[in-house]
Amino acid sequence: MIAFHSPLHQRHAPEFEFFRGERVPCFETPARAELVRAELVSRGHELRAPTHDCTDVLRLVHAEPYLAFLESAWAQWVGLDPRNEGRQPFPSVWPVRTLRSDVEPDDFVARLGLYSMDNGTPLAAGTWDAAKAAADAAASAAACVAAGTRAVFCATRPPGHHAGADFMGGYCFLNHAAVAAQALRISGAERVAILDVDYHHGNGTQSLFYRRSDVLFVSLHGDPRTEYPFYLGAADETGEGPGQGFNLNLPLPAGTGGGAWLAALETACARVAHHRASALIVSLGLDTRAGDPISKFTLARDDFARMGARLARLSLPTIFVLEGGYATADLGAHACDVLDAFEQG
Ligand code: Q9C
Ligand code: ZN
Repeated sequence: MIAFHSPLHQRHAPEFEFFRGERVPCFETPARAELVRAELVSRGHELRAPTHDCTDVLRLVHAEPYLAFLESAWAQWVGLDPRNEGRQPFPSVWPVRTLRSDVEPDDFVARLGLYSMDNGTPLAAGTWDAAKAAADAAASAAACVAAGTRAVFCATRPPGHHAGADFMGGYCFLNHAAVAAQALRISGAERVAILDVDYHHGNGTQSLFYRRSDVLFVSLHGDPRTEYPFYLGAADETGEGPGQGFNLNLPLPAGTGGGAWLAALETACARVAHHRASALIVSLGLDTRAGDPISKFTLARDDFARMGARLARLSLPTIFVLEGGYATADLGAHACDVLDAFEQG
């Protein structure tokens, strides 16, 4: 399979995040994409640098003030104090209900809060470069599929599915799956489906397409009553206005194993098939594996090949986009198991 990858991902390398009240090393590391890249090469997949600039599509997915903030955020941070080069900024105040979110404050950390959903998404010097390269990969994958390629993988990071029109969150900055979907629509696909199999609900992707019937969003994820992102992902979120009926959430309890997960995948695939899309985007989170350090499903190694084989039976041109997955040593194997089973299916 063609896999888009850029070494620019390495420029996004924050050191720590907050976890259970402590500062801990980041779970979302450059090693993740490097190990996936190595496994792709060893299994004979074809690595390609991104071929397309996503800028025009990006403007349709994200709000202009957010893009302007994100692109210059590190320079703004270091501009406050040169010693900030060695410090990570974190938001500390958010415009929740009753507070105003229509004015950009002059204070940098307040602006960071305005454009963040959590304090778990650390910025680094090269965050923009890495996220932009991943979005370029998504646009490149869409061009490939529009030109007739059966399937493409975006071996990119940081992930994207928690990022919304004007906010970052959950280690995500730009929504690459949404960029791929929007790029496919522009290149003539009338209907597109996004299937999100990451452990965490793809709140950003859902919100971007919630009022649209052209892009179906279907997600399998840990029940948000107990799992991140907590405030979106329930089964009663079915779309709004023209998008009514084009959003399907299948929340599953923490502890769910391969059998129940694959049964839910069946329901998800039936909905995708019913959409009669001309292409599928899979938000391929691999944090559903037993032993993932921040997730609570218990899929086994073999379940990833089963997933790939089931997705192949949809018989759709498919773009796989890497999302989460933090059992880093096995990440390449899991990704390639899905892709290899898909290609054999
Ligand atoms: N720092 C993805 O899998 N909470 N994002 C982690 C607290 C956020 C995961 C623990 C998890 C986000 C793309
Ligand atoms: Zn996840």
